[in-house]
Amino acid sequence: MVLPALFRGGVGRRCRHVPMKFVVAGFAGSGKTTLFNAMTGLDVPVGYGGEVRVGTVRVPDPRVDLLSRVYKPKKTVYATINLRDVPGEYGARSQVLSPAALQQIRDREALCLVLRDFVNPALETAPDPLGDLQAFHAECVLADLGVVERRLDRARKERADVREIDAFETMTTVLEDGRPLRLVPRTQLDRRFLKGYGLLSDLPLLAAVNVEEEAAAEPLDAALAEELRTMGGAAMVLSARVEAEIASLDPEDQAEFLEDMGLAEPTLARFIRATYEMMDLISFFTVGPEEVHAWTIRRGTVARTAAGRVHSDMERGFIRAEIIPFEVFAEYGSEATVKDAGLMRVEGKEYIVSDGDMMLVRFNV
Ligand SMILES: Nc1nc2c(ncn2[C@@H]2O[C@H](COP(=O)(O)OP(=O)(O)OP(=O)(O)O)[C@@H](O)[C@H]2O)c(=O)[nH]1
Ligand SMILES: [Mg+2]
Repeated sequence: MVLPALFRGGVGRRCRHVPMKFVVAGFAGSGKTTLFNAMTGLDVPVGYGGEVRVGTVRVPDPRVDLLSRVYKPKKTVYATINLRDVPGEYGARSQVLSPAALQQIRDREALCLVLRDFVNPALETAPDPLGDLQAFHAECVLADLGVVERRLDRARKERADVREIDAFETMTTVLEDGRPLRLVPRTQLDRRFLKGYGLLSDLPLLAAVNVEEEAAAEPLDAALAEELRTMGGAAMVLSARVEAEIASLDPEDQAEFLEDMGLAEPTLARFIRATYEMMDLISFFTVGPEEVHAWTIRRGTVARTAAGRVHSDMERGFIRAEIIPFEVFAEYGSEATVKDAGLMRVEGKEYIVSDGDMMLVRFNV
C-alpha cells in the first residue's frame, strides 16, 4: 500500500514515463542544432545541414531540485521531452522546407521554431525573423491545405461521417483564409478527426528568436510578438550560442556568466518550461527515500488517472490520494510539519490534480 513498494518492481505493468515529443524546426542556418545541443546536452556538429537527430531534454524544475535536496533520494527523475532536430534546406530554397523536413515535424506534439536574428556568414541573406516567421507559417498552412483538401475529397466520395466532413470543411475555410488551425477552438473543430494527419498549423508553437550574443538580454521585438500572437503562438528571445555556452559551464561559473550577460537565469530553462506549459502540461510529484519523481499530466486530470501514470495498479486499486501542495511543503519544510499543521489533504478519485501537488496514492489490488 505504500508508494516505494512499486519502485521495487514486480507488480503489474511498469511505470509509464512517456516523454512529450517536440521538434526544433526552422530555416537553414538559424541555429537549430546549436539550440538542440544546449537543450539536450549533446554535442552534434553545427554549421551546415547534417542528419535528423533526437535527444532527451530534462525539464528544469526548481521544485524538483528542492524536493531532491530535502529527501536525498537514490534517484531524482525530472519530466523529460523527446526533442528532434531537423536540418534546414540550403540554396535558392532557403525560405522553404523540404517535404522530408515537413514530415519530420508532422508526428510531433509541439514545435519550437528557431528564427534567425543574427548574421550568419554562411548565408547571403540578412536576418529577417519576421519574414522567416511569415514564410514558415505560409509553408505550414499550404501543406495543411493540401492534406485537408485531399481528405475532404475522399471523405465526400466515401460518404464519410458528416461530422468528419464538417471538420474538414471548417479547416479548409480557415486555411484558405491563411489562418493556422491552432486558432480554432475545440468547440468549433472536432479534433478527433484530425488524428494521424499531422497537421502542422495545429501544433502548439513557441518561437526562439535567436539573436547575437550581445542582444541576449534584449526584449522581444513588438512586431514579432504581435505576429505570433495572431498565429496563436508565443516567442522568446535567446542566443543559442550563449545558451550552449552556459550549458557547458560548471554551476559555479554559470551564475557569474549569467550576471555578465545580464540574465537572471538561463533563458533556456524558461523556454523549455514555456513549451511545456503551452501544451497545458503540469507536474505532480511522488517523493520518498527511493525516488523523487516529477510526473507529467494534462491540466484537468483526475487523481485516479494521474495515479495510473505512475502505475496501472494504482489506478485500478485506487483508494485515496494524500496531497501536499508544493508551496505548502516549501513553506513548512517537511511532511511531518505539514501534517502537524493539518495541511495534508485527503482526496478521492475524482479530485483534479493541481500543478505541484505532492501525491501519495493509497491503493489496494
Ligand atoms: N552569432 C551567433 N551565431 C550563432 C548563434 N546560434 C547559432 N549560431 C551559428 O550559426 C551557424 C549555424 O548554426 P546551427 O546550429 O548549425 O544552425 P542550424 O539551424 O542547425 O543549421 P542547419 O541544420 O544547417 O539548417 C553556426 O555557425 C552557429 O555557430 C547565435 O546565437 N549567435
Ligand atoms: Mg542543424
